[in-house]
Amino acid sequence: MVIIGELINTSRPAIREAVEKRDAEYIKSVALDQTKSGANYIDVNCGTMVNDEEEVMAWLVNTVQEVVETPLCIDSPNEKALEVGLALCKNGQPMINSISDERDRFDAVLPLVLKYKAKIIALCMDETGVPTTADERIRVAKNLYAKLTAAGVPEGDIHFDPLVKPISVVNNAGIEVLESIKLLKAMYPNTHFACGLSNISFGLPNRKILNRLFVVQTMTLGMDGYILNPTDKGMMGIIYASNALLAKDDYCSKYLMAFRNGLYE
Ligand code: THG
Repeated sequence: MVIIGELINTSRPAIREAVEKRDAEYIKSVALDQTKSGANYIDVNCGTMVNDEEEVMAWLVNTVQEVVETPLCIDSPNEKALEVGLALCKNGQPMINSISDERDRFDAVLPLVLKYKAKIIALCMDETGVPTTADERIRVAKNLYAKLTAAGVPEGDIHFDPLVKPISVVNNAGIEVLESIKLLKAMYPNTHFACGLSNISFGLPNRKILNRLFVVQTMTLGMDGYILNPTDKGMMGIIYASNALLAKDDYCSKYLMAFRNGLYE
């Protein structure tokens, strides 16, 4: 299971404010909280800072790496900002968020994946947009798998993101993702997944209950990576428990260890 901590994102008002004031202490505290909570990667996203995204990316990456050794997930729609962040990563193998099968995006991001030997989140979308059905997602994933592995990217470094849409907008968004996981898992058992979990509940009340149930449903079909808030102890408890119940935790040792360390409720 790969937990990618989502909290360092300038779309969150507290982070935006800290970035504007260059309040390094606040950024460091958020990075440290996520690492202490069990994050395996720290996502760094300053995509809302359209005028100085590259400079902010560099500052955030350096600031985070002053306090944690957790590897980073560099998250940007802008390939220049991706490269700035990747060039500064020193906490082990970085992750790039993300590539897609849109031609320009693919051609711009593939060289970065190879240069930095990065793990790569591969969005199941292409020029025609974000798919609505599982079959369309599989079609895109097949193309991405073929092109990435042909270029020399190890299968195990590929994390497919089926792209989770809100069920408040797309009624069958949840089941199409479940079906996609089932099919992709059978086709490419050595690849991984990563998705933005909370998208599922956007626009609805009591989002926690939807996010927590969707984590269990997706894990049951083989989802093994999430971009989420790792300081949510209720969510983390459900993930540790679900992992143990799915026989992915020998002797329940991770469940026990995390309990002893107070990592979940
Ligand atoms: N797929 C991929 N990358 C992504 C997304 C995806 N990157 C961006 C986004 N979606 C995932 N990141 C976030 C970051 C913050 C929040 C949601 C998604 C967010 N957090 C809560 C807030 O600010 O209120 C805090 C957490 C909480 O209360 O639990 O909204 O889909 N590849």
